[in-house]
Amino acid sequence: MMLNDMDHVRALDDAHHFHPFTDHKALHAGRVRVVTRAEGVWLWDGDGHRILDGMSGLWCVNVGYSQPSLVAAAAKQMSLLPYYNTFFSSTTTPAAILSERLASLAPPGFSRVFYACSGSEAVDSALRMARVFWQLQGKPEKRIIVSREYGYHGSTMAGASAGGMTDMHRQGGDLPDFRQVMTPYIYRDAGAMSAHDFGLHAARSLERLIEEVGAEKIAAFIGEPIQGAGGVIIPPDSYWPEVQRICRAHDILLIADEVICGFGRLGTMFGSVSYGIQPDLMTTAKGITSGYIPLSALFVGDRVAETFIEEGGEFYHGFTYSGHPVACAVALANLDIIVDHDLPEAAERQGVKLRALLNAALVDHPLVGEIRGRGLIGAIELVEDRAAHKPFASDRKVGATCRNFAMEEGLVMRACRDTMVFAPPLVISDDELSELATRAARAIDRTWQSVKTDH
Ligand code: PXG
Repeated sequence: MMLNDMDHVRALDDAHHFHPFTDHKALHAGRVRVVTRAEGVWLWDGDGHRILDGMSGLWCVNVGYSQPSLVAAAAKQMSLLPYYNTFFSSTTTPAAILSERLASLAPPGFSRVFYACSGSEAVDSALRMARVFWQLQGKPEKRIIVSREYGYHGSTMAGASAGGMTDMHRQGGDLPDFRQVMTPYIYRDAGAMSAHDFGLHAARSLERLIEEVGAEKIAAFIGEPIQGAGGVIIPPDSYWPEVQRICRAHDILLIADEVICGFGRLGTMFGSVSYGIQPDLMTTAKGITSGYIPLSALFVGDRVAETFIEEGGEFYHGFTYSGHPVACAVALANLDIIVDHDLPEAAERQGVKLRALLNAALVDHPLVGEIRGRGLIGAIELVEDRAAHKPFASDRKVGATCRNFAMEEGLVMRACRDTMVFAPPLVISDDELSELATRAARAIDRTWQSVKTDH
């Protein structure tokens, strides 16, 4: 059997690979796509199709595929020291240098980072750290973690419990001491309220919860500056400062989950900078290595870090691969590209162009309720009734239909319910932006044709 025989690869996969986030019955009835190589913003599959990756993999390949300096950094570190751990008073040179680099890129007040391998582990670490912080302060009853509807914080037990995905809660992600409040989903929920007022109203849902359960029971509030997997929900500017005000007034730690927003996507290095907040903890992953190798970093605010240092006592937490030297070396090469090419600025500039192209192609389209975005993250709402902002019944699967048409047009877009989302690599060129918009518009047109005949 030849290695490049795609049917052979598919047969092996079908027999032995248990996929993540998958309807296994549907997967086995269908045909899996084998992605074989990538360059810049483009993917190739084993059937020879060239596909524009409008999702940067899973929101992570910020510098684009095929950057040779990341490959060279990995090879060099692998031959020098492929692994050593950071437990038991050890460190490695890449881990130490990366820590300083990250602290220098972070907003003021973050001098230290803790490493893990995934966003889920960074979130899990943040939540444990928050609870232990309060134990060290003599307030062990501060345990509840508050998050938001539509939030996504990973797939561990804690991440799923913190997330706002009810399907994940039903499947075992339902630990005690997690509570959810509303999110500022303007398009869906603001009604007659101004965006500004709606932002304050949504933030104050935290205050309403505090009245119900008591601030003395709440450890932390966690939220993504812009919600990604929940459908690119972009808060009004009034929202985050009000959340921060409430957290400070009630002595609740604020955790910004920057796993998608971090490292340039919103037009700034971190989403917290875009919204003018100073969280106590920041979780990052994905863009830290542009997905070339698994790594995540939990930025530990000085108040939290200094409490651990002053109080002492072991924090029983860490991973075999915390601060993995190869991953840290790749992160350093990746950050060089992000900084040297000012990719946050590129995200801002190209994002403006992309929204102009999408608006020109789609603003009056009968299926399109809203086009929104910030930097190079965005969404197109597909709705049944534009005037009423009314979604389709979920069993019509309009978003999934559109996603499948997009793939036929050679574009990866993701469907969150019927919200089409995109987050292309930050190195996307003008021509590639035009391709993205043209292909997205064609997919939406084809979806409209099928929706009309499907009644
Ligand atoms: N927090 C946020 C904000 C995320 O977006 C995680 C935590 C968890 O990261 P890991 O590395 O454990 O996956 C994420 C991940 C999607 C999709 O289809 C989104 C994510 C992961 C996989 C798929 O939107 N986000």
